[in-house]
Amino acid sequence: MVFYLHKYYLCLRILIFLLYMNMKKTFLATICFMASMTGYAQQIDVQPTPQQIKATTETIELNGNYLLNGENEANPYAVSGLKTLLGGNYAAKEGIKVFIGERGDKAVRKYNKFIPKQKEGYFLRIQPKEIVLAGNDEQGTFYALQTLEQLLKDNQLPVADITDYPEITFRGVVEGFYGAPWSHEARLRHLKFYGQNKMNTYIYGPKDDPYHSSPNWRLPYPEQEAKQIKELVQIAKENAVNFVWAIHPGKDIKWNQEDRDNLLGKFQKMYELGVRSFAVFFDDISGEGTNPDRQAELLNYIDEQFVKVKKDVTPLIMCPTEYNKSWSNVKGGYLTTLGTKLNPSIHIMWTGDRVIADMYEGDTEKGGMKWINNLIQRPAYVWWNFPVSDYVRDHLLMGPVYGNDLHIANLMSGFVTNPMEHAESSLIAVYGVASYAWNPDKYDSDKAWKDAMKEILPSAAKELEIFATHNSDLGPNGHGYRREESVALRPVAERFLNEYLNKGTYPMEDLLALLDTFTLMQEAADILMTTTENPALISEMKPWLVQHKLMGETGQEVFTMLEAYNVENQELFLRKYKHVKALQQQMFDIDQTYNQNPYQPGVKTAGLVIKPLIDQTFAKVVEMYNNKYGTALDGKTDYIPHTLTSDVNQLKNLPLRQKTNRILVSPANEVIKWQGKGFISIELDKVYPLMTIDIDFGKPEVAAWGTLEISTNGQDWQKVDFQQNKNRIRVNGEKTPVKAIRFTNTQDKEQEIYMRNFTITVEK
Ligand code: LOG
Repeated sequence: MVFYLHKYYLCLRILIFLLYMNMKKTFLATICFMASMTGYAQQIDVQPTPQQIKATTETIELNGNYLLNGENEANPYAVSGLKTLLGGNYAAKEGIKVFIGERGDKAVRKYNKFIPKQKEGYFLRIQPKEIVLAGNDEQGTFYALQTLEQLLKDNQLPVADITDYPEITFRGVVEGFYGAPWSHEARLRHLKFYGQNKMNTYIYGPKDDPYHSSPNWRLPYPEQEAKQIKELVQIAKENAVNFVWAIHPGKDIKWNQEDRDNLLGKFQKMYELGVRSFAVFFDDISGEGTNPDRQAELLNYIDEQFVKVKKDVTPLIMCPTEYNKSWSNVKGGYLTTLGTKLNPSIHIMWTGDRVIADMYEGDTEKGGMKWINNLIQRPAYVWWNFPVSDYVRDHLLMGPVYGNDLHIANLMSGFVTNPMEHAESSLIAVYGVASYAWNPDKYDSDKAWKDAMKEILPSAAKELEIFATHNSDLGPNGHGYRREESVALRPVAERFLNEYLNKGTYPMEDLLALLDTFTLMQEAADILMTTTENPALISEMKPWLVQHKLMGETGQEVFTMLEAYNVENQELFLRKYKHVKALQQQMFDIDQTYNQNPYQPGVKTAGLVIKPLIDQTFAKVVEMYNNKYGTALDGKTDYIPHTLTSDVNQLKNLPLRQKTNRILVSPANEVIKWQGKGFISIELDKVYPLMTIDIDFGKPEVAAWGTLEISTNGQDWQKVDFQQNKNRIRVNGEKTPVKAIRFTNTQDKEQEIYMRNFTITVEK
């Protein structure tokens, strides 16, 4: 009888829940309806937002008959794009007159005064009897066409005058991450996308292309790759994108004539493939290659012997070794040397105050754009390290683009985003950056984010948004860069947890809102997994979708446990408990099976708000149950009980990971500056028999400056001798009891190392 009563009670609650959802829906529907009423007159929705729109509510309908003027003089790619867009007959005397061309061309001469003087600017006029696409230059005409294309819906165009130009000169993408370089198809897709979104720059510089970096930067590309680059250059051109080819020679460059010739020889080869824009990257190197005088000499040499000689090559771009403020030693004079010595036409890239950072105005004393511009004596060319995920490879970064100051366009010469190795998923951020860099004053982060998803996956944009909402933070990482996540849910989750953890009670309304979220997560993942619209996107997201679905399900089950507990339905509680355990095991398996790269293997989702909420709620309800019924159910979820401490800045925030009986320091990509006497120490949660310690600092003869020690209590240390084979160190622990392991630079001199591997294997 009691059981039935409880069942009845649950049904009642579900009924309330459904009613509540319905109420919410009606309420939302009313709001949406009102919003659409006010939005109706505002038909013009162009991304990036144009500088000036004068529009009426009138529209014109295309009838397939046009009289085209200017096609012989105008940007040929714009002309052919226009013809494809409009279709129909172009010599119809009775048709709509279409004028296309650049400032000074006969066809658009009478509109000269309307054409903005800014580079890449354009004037677009749509009238019942005439359409004008007038660029300030060829690039501008192409952009007029992009705007026209966005405005054309159901064969209708709004009557309008649009005057438009970009705020930032160079806008685009630097394929500059570690990890698998993009495929040829992905690059083709990207170049087209840049053109549509008015980005003019693609810098080719994937760290793991051996012909971009060491060892093969001196060698020409093999035939197949060369052919593909040639095609990329051509497609870039058709989409008004500058293809910039970057070289990364600093790891082993010799400062002699032979390597100068090698470098120019390689550039010449690339020139023959059609490349007309070049960059030289000196990031993430150590040793001889970092010398600023030599770097400046080389760049000036290329500038004078190659760029200026060729005439059709655009100004050089260089990425310095000290490419962010936290790694800059101003007194050492590196940046000042570049600033004074590099020819003024050469652009200098900059990632901000840190490797991963957002840009702000700042001042010459403390940091920001003004600080760096003052040192390098020119506006920096911003290399924005978002959404790059090569240091948090178990995460997908699908959140909105925000954080960069909206009023600093005049302080930079360019703004390029470094994306993820997941090319298609990166388009959300690319879209946001395109929008930001064109017209930062009018940039609307949330709108650009949502529009991007409509663009990339129209048939399931809503579901993609749900997924992206919970896949945007990076989790703890060595660079300390974080993003907001699950924004709308956060206050509810916090309120709920606060009450539940302290008092064991909660408002029904919050519980229902959370349950709704978990259901949506599961639904969205299901729908996305079976969407056929953008297979490249779905396949990149797949492991995260599976994980996301499991997380949503877990949330639903955990929160059902709370209700079962409340109504004292033990049977239901235990059933759900068992299921939650199974779901947790499945999530663990996914994490250990997919995306097994050697850096940050695994698949993490919804880590900022939702996972902690579910984990803590689960632990609490299990604890309450145990107390009430005298059981010993396990409410623990995965977490790392070990700790890393270090006084080396670049090491102290590196996360620890655990894989069965191995505890490892998450590797880093960049050069680590390890000051004299600096240490790194890993303390385990208890004493274990030590099997092995494996270390790879990317350098030979580490014993000359470093000492390895172990401890059974974290206080008394004992030195461990080790042998080194090339860069690899392996210590056999012979099951010695160990609680902590420490590595110290015992000398006074700073060492430059790579954190490639630091793994402790214990017996469990
Ligand atoms: C590299 C870059 C990498 C990024 C994020 C620059 C200039 N260089 O720490 O290749 O993708 O950070 O890990 C970098 O940012 N080094």
